[in-house]
Amino acid sequence: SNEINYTKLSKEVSYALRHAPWEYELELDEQGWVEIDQLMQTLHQSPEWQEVGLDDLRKMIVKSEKKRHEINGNSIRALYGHSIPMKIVKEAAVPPKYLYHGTAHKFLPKIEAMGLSPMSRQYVHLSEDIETATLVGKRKDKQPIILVINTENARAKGTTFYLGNEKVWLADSIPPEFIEVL
Ligand code: HQG
Repeated sequence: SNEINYTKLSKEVSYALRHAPWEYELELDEQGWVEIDQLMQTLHQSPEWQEVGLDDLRKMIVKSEKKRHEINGNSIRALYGHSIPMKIVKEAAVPPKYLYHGTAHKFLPKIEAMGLSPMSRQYVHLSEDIETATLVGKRKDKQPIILVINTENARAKGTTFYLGNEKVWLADSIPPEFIEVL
């Protein structure tokens, strides 16, 4: 299975696990897990993915520059990014004192007025470091702005943070008082 395009496979798996599990006859549990066998069955229906095996899913995860998916036993899940109606339950945790969010200049007035909201996803996505936030922001703006979130103050006023992966943190929303432009 050397000809497998792991980037393309990862995009399809992300689409299935984050956005459209019903198109793949998948049902996510409350933490977003699905049976690998079920995912595999649907993938195998597409000519492109007929050769995909468990080792390829593992390889897809290892080869990726971001840790988007996780395998545990017979199950696989997306670690963040979901947009499905059923809100995935994430594990609350204490983040570093500052987290970062890279975004487009044009969003700044709204964000300064209303804070960060999840928009089309279930959670606001925050980065552990400025470098990661810059890459996230570059998807929206050639010269993104970097917002700094004071998580200590936000937590003290009731904002909960959740684990995404080692670089991505999640929150339900971030009020403007805890956001500063870097
Ligand atoms: C903005 C990728 C107006 C927000 C990335 C962002 C990430 C507001 C956009 C992950 C707003 C939503 C998620 C408000 C927030 N008014 N705009 N009140 N609040 N926004 O793509 O964080 O490669 O849904 O600043 O690396 O950019 O897919 O979120 O620009 O980790 O694995 O609304 O997706 O990961 O955009 O990216 P997105 P995001 P993957």
